[in-house]
Amino acid sequence: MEDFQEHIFNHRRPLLLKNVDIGDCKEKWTVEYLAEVLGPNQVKVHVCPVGNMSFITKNFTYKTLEFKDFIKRAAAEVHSEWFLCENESYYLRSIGSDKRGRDVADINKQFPRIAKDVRFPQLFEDKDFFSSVIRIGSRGVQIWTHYDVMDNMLIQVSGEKRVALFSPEDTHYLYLSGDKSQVLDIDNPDTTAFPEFVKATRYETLLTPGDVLFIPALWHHNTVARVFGVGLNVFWKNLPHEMYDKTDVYGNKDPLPASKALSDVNKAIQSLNVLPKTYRNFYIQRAIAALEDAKLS
Ligand SMILES: O=C(O)CCC(=O)C(=O)O
Repeated sequence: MEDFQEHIFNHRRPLLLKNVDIGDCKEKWTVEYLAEVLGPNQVKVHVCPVGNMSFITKNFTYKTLEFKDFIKRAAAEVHSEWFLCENESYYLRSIGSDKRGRDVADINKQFPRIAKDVRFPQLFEDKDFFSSVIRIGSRGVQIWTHYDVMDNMLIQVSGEKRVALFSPEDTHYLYLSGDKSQVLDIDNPDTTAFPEFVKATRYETLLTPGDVLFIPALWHHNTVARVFGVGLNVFWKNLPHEMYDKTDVYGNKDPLPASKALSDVNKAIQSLNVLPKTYRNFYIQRAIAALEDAKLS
C-alpha cells in the first residue's frame, strides 16, 4: 500500500499488476461451478444484438434471468433460447439487492457463496470501500467509454479483456455527454462528427486472468471482451467522503462541488443567452479565461 500510495496513487496514473494472487476464483470460477453455486439467483442483465453496447443510443435491453441460464447463454456463441437474435450478447454488471436501486453492489451481500474465493491487493483502507461489482460478458462485449468518480481496481478472473484508457487531461477530445463519450466506435471513429477525437492519447492493455488494473477516478475507459470472461471490480472513495453524492450507487455521480460548479456553468450560459451574439461571445471568452486561470498547473 505504501509503494502504491507514493508511486501511483499520488500521481493519478493507471497501473497494471500482473499475476496477482487473486484467490481461488481463478481456478474455481468455471461456467459450470458458478452455474451450480449461484444457479437460481435472479440477475438483471444487458442483452444486445451486437457486442458494442452503447448507453447513449441504448442499443440494448435489460432482462432478468436465473444466474445459471444467464451464464450459460453468455458463454455460448449461438443460443437456442434468445430474446433479440440467436447470437445476441449478454453482460452482467451486478447491482445492489434493493429493488428500487438504492444500495451498492457488494459481492459479500449479493454473492456470499463465492465472495471468499476472491482476494485483491490492499491498495486502500477498509473504511474507503465503496462497492464490489461482478462483471460477466459474452465474447465481443464492448463497454462504452466512460469515467467513474472513484478509484477502481478491475480484476480479471477468466477470459481476456482489452482495456483502452484516456487521461482526464484529454477529456475535451472525447465529446462527453455526462460521464460517457459520444464516440462509440473508438477503433473507427466518426471523424466528421468527432474531428478532435484523434488527438486523444490512447493507452491500451490486455487483461488476462490474475491481472489487476488500477483505473484512477476520472480516467476514461473502454473495455472489449476478447472471449467470454468473468471479472470483478472494486471502487473505493479516494476523496473525503462528504464530497460524494450520497445517492450514487454506481460510483459515477460527479463529486458534489463539481456537480454544483457544472450546474453554475449552465446557469452562466443561460444568463449570457439574453445578450446579443457579440456580447455573449465576448463574455464567454472572459469566462473561459477566468476558468483557465483557475487551473492548477
Ligand atoms: O470490465 C468491464 O466490463 C467494464 C469495467 C468498467 O467499466 C469499470 O470497471 O468501471
